[in-house]
Amino acid sequence: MYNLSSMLRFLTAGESHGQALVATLDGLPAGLSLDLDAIDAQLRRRQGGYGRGRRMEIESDRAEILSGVRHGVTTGAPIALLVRNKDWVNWQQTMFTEPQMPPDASGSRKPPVTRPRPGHADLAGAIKYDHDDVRDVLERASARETAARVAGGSLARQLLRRFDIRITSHVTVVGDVMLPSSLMVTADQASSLPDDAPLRCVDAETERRMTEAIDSARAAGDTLGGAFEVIATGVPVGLGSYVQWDRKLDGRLAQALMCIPAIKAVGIGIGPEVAVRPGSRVHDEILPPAGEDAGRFVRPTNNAGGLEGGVTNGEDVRVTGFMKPISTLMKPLRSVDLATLSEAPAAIERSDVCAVPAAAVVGEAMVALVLADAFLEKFGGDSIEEIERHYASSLDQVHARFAHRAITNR
Ligand code: EPS
Repeated sequence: MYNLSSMLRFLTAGESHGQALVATLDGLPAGLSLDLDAIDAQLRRRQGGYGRGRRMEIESDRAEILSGVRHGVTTGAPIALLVRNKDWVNWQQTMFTEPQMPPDASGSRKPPVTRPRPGHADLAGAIKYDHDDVRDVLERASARETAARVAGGSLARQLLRRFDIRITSHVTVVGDVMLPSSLMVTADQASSLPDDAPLRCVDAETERRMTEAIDSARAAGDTLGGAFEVIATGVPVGLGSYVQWDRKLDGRLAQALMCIPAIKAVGIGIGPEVAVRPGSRVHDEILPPAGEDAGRFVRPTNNAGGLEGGVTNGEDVRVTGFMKPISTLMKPLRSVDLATLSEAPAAIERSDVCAVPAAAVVGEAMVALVLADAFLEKFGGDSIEEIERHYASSLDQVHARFAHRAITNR
């Protein structure tokens, strides 16, 4: 079971061409007013980006809330969300759940898929679950499932927003085209990117070269990966803990990004750069508080990406996900037909050439779920009002502690 520690529990179900995707989120407090349109806005963002396939022209994802909410306000009960697959009408004969298909089932019955795609879950999944038709694997392994994550993550981000924690993202790499220095990009720059920007890259010239790289890959029957950075602002000091391995928030964020399909590496702050720089150019110096808030120390740099010792330090949380190229190639790699064991080109399923901007939106959702979980761990309560009291008194305590010293130092 995928538990986000102990406060929030999140699960999804559904196949790419089944009736619908489902998500349940258990553990949100009572009394949170939800903006239901905001869930659909996030789903729309996930569908966008230059390089997506034809499926995104069919779908216009919308979330229906089935439980846990009354008149737009959470009750504290588990929330169930449904995202219907419009494409279902074309797949009923292939994907029907009951043994007897109704005579009016639509779509055609597709032949079994027997030539696994290198890089996809196809081969390992078919062996593990003893399936002859690889469709039984690929339907669930498809990145379509991430629509359910974005719907659930949208609820988590609405909780965080109530406490002025905001999450955004931008694309830093597509193929071999990369933004020179992603850490120079501010959260404001990233969040002011229009949702319909082709690749949601902050530099127009880099973005243009990225779209060209996608065009070349498409023309060659190939695919491209890349990287995106998620930035969370307004995160208080003290989420996560260094005292136990499974409470370290950097580890929890890494898992949350790594479990997005095709993500092969995760970086926090400057990420893999830490291995090659000396300590003097990695660690962020600590300077005395400068403004009104006596508990807010000045950090001239944020190479650590807002996390030291697995604990948030009050700076922006910055996490990068590195994505491999999509594994369906229109010019397929060599594979084996599992029915005959003879060499054969891998199967071709409708797919995307590049889905890095979509993965960035999924990354935001996963980061929102982890941060909301860690936030509830520290400040949690059964209702929003109770959490607000806990949060305010914790901030007061930190302020009072340092305000006292600031006065005695003068
Ligand atoms: C996706 C839906 C899928 C793919 C893509 C992501 O739809 P279909 O298979 O009907 O084209 O477009 O999934 C993959 C590339 C993959 O390898 O799983 C979506 O909703 O994001």
